[in-house]
Amino acid sequence: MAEYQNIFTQVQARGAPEMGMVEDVDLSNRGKSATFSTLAGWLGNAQLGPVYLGTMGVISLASGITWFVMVGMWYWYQAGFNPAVFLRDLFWFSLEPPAEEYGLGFAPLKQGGWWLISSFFLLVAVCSWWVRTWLRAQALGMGKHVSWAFASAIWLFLVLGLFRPILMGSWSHAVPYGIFSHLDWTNLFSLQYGNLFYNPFHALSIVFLYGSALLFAMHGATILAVSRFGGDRELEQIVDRGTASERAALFWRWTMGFNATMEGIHRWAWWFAVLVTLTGGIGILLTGTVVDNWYVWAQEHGYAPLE
Ligand code: 07D
Ligand code: 07D
Repeated sequence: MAEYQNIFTQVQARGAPEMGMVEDVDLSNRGKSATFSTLAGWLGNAQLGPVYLGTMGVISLASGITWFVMVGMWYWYQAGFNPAVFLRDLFWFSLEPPAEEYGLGFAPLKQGGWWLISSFFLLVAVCSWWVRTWLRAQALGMGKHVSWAFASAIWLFLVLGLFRPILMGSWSHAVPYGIFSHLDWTNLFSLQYGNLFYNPFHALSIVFLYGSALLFAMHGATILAVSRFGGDRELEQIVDRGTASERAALFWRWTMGFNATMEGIHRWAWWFAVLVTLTGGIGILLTGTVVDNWYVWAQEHGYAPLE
């Protein structure tokens, strides 16, 4: 007998396109049609669209594209307007923030001015996308859980590029826009402040990052494993616990003595993910402002040996 396997199998049920609710919605902001894609169906829902754009969507996309094109034009300039060089060195170009001496003031365009202007657009893009997640959730009568989780990522983003540079008194402390340059920045940050591994908030952030991956794997695997009993109808099983959740719970109680619940596992997931960037942002904000050298700090606080 062929056994029901579902790691790769995706059921693609198709009917008339689902156009979404119409109550209290400004329909002029929403696309009028939807299409179907088998490829999309392998990854998720086969239906594509309609998309709701709205004011915030337009602002966010326009300013996001402005940031992206500004960075790209700078790379184009760095490539000497040579398409071959542009493609060859794409990952190594970088739009850098102004040097230390410009402090929090403006800088000539080619010495960080473009970085400042483009950063403004990136800020508007990210913040207006956040407002969009709030407004769309509100329109659907949903909780604001996605918005608050995204706010945690934005917290780290703002610490890296706005709050910490302001506390340090110079934009030069912000992150450059480049594929490898932002990695070099990350490496240098750790070296400059005495090894980030001795920053306990970096450690906490790693705990939640690794923990998120582990929880996600455990949860995804568990639900797939009991979907043959209807376990993928997760939320229904919260209010009407069925054999799927009984088996899933027993599996974890048998293997590790404790089990999350059908509802609680999503709370675990939310907190673990949110705490990655929440603790991370605290760790970065303290660096250079309160603590200059994490290794020395660790030695003083019994977190590293005294040599
Ligand atoms: C899979 C969701 C989709 C999002 C993607 C990212 C851009 C930027 C544009 C250069 C998981 C789209 C990227 C639009 C390109 C221009 C003009 C999310 C998924 C696919 N990083 N980082 C990457 C950003 C920081 C670090 C990749 C952004 C900190 C390390 C990508 C930010 C530090 C490594 C990227 C940001 C840091 C990366 C893949 C902002 C410490 C990698 C990201 C705004 C936290 C990895 C070459 C990914 C890599 C990587 C984007 C901040 C460290 C380019 C937008 C300053 C160690 N980072 N990053 O999949 O391969 O995320 O780099 O804060 O190894 Mg980074
Ligand atoms: C960046 C949140 C902001 C992103 C937003 C998204 C767009 C694109 C476009 C979709 C990622 C905006 C998106 C604009 C939209 C499209 C198409 C989240 C971001 C709002 N570290 N480290 C972390 C590890 C070392 C360093 C966190 C491991 C070294 C610095 C994480 C190791 C040195 C910073 C983590 C390791 C170093 C970090 C990031 C191992 C370098 C940070 C979490 C095994 C040599 C950041 C407190 C995250 C932080 C950070 C992991 C090593 C430096 C847990 C596993 C010692 C400077 N490191 N790290 O979610 O918070 O980022 O630190 O060695 O700033 Mg680290």
